[in-house]
Amino acid sequence: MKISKKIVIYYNKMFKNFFKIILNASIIVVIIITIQTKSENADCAKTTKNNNSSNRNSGSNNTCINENYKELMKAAFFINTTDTRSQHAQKRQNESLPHKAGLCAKKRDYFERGKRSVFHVRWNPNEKYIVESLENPAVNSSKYSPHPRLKVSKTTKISLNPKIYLCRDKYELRCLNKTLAFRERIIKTLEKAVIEVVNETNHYNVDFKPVFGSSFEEQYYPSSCLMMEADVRVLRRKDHPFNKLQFGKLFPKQKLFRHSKKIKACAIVSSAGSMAGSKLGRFIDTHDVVMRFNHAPTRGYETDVGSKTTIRVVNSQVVTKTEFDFAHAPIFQNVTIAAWDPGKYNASLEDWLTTSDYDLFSNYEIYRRRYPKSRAFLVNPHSIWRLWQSLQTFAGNRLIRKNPPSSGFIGLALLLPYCSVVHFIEYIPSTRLNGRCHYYSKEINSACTFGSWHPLAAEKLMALDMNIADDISVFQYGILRIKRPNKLLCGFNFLGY
Ligand code: NCC
Repeated sequence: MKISKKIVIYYNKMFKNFFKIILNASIIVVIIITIQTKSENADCAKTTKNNNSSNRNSGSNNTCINENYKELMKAAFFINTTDTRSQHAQKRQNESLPHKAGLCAKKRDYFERGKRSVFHVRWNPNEKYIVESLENPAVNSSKYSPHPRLKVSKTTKISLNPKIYLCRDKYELRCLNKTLAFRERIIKTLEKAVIEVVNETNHYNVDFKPVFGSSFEEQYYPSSCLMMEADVRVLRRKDHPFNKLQFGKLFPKQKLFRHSKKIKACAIVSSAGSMAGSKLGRFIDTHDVVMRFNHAPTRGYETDVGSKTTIRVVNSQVVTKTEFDFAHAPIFQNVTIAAWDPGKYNASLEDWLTTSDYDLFSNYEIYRRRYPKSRAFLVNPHSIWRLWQSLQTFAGNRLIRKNPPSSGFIGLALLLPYCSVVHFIEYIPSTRLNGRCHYYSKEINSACTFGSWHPLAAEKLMALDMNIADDISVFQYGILRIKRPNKLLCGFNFLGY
């Protein structure tokens, strides 16, 4: 009896202690949570205060944000909504919203879903794939000289003075209005350039007849899905007919990118003249992959275009013409190369080897034999024309030029499947628009920006349709933000067909 009584007392004590421990633990947890929440709120409030004061500063001097990269980063975590942007700007000036990175941004994101500034991308100094180019610029003309008024294309009559739309402070109503006005001008100009295409030659024998769908699914099918459907890719050894040809053995065994699963954010740097003066170099270099085009240099232009190059998309002129010295020039070494030539629209891959626009194959062979470990690929020409079809489908009943897309658009389609987000820099003209063709040359030619041979204007409208960044990011900073679409999103829409 005594023993059983003792056992009961012992278990009673144990039970009481157990409850005490549980009670204490939960009190401690509650205290920790309360302290954390308070410190987060304090951080948020602090950041808001800082941001508010930085806004006031930038209000007095609109160009100062662009002067300093740190100032650019201050613009981080600001989220804009699409339609009622000016109302939101006013509202935000009255409210003190938390602007802190991470948690605060997430909180705001939850309440205000919509287009946002691209500068929420984290600074990531632990780059793993940095491959720096060692090239020299063709012409050292880093001084950026905006043209007050410029004709936008050979035939388009509109002339535009981008300077009057320049501003940086997204909290200033005037700035938002200027940006919206500039956006309207650019879109109108691009649209005008798209319909300028009449009675042009059909050099590539394009015979695609787009079907204009009227169903909801067809009308609202996401343009990013259209781009993914084109399945732009490089040729591999196993691809027919190269699996049977000696030439196919030249193709690298490796995949296009090393550690492709680790790639998150990618940057595509257009060669546009308005890259000059952008001061986006450091922002560009934070990306996991940086794509450039043809012989566009970085050395001497690092402040504006960055110094990191992962991949170069080069057209067949650049591979072939002696002036570019593709097989030997340092600019084409230690980077992944994706060389392209469209061939004829319906040509087989065998035919392409003999009927390409330029004989890129000879120099490609020299290059590959010289650098057998290089990652130099040829883009599948069929996939380039599939991309053209996607573009025509996007353009609907406006017939686009029957010429291949530009390297920029091919590059975007090639990269998008690998990156959860792509920042395309200065593809859509920003208020830095200066009429110059390239940032590395002095040539004045607005046709480089609005197109005279490639279906460039249609490309840009499609890219703008894919953009998820706010207007200030696109039209003031010159940065498009394009998200890789969810397979499910694209797949669901297939059901509508
Ligand atoms: O000029 P380019 O293009 O090398 O530019 C690369 C990509 O940047 C975007 N771009 C460029 C200039 C500009 N003002 N706005 C822009 O948006 C475009 O997306 C462009 O694709 C090419 O696409 O390969 C192209 O190449 C040049 C030229 O062959 C190379 O630069 C080598 O000299 C073509 N120019 C000529 O043939 C005269 C150009 O049409 C297309």
